[in-house]
Amino acid sequence: MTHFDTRSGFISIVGRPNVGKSTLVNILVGTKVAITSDRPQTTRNTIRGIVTVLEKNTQLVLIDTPGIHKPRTELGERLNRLVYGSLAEADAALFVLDATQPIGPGDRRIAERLSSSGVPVVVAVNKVDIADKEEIIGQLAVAGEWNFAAYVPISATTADGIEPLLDELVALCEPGPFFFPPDATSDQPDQLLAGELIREKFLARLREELPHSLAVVVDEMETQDNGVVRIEATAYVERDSQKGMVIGKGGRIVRDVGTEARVDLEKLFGARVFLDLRVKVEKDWQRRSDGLDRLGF
Ligand SMILES: Nc1nc2c(ncn2[C@@H]2O[C@H](COP(=O)(O)OP(=O)(O)OP(=O)(O)O)[C@@H](O)[C@H]2O)c(=O)[nH]1
Ligand SMILES: [Mg+2]
Repeated sequence: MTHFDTRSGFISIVGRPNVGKSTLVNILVGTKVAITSDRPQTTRNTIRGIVTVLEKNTQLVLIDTPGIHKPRTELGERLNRLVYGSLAEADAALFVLDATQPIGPGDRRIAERLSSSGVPVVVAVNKVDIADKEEIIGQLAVAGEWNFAAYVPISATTADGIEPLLDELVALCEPGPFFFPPDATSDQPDQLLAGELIREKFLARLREELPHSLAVVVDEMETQDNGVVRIEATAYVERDSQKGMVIGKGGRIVRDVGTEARVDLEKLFGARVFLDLRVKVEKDWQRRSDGLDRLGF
């Protein structure tokens, strides 16, 4: 048998849309590896955020996942499958609840799935910074009936409770190797993260069904001889009528999104960035297998 001085664990982060899973991953990792927004179903793939706690010789691999919801499209079905699939590679699960939302049937269904998955589960009751004391206590009381390994009230925005939560997660790790270099923060290729950062800037500006209909693909990325990183990206929408809304009056939205994304991208790459962003229609891609395949889902 191999003997390890180090400990490690894959921890799948699950919960309903918009409860703060990605915000939590970012604060645990200490840098932005996953985009966040106040629109449900922001996350569309499983992103691994890496936390190495050197003084405890432990490496956590946090798997951020899409919010579990009632699927209405082929995309929705694929996303839910992705989440439950992530449990197969996980040593533990972190179940995130929103303290300001009563526990509903959606949460109960997730709790059942987690119970039957057999992995140890830690529950984080998030957003305590904007919840009443009664709400928090009520949630802990209801969720407490599930008998999971630990319950920690937290705020992923103020970092309240993050240390105790990290301690609980570290405690679940078993002897094992570090799967990533200690200074790694994510397994996500730069090209994917770049596309996500661009999509995030759109999400903050789009209303109604548009956030769901939007996908961003980085077609090309190269560092030029002058050191500038040149990025060609396409934002896809589902219908002709959506194209104008995403472009904005006189091109205003794409322009603002491009400007804002460039700031993040330049920070990410530590270099000047030239961003060429276009908008195209990929008819009903959310509902079509070929569209989903083409856009990389
Ligand atoms: N006040 C407050 N807001 C929070 C907290 N955590 C997350 N949020 C906000 O909640 C919204 C959703 O956060 P996300 O991290 O994108 O949520 P998610 O669970 O990853 O959502 P999906 O990817 O759609 O499943 C964002 O507007 C966050 O800023 C928190 O602790 N306190
Ligand atoms: Mg998310």
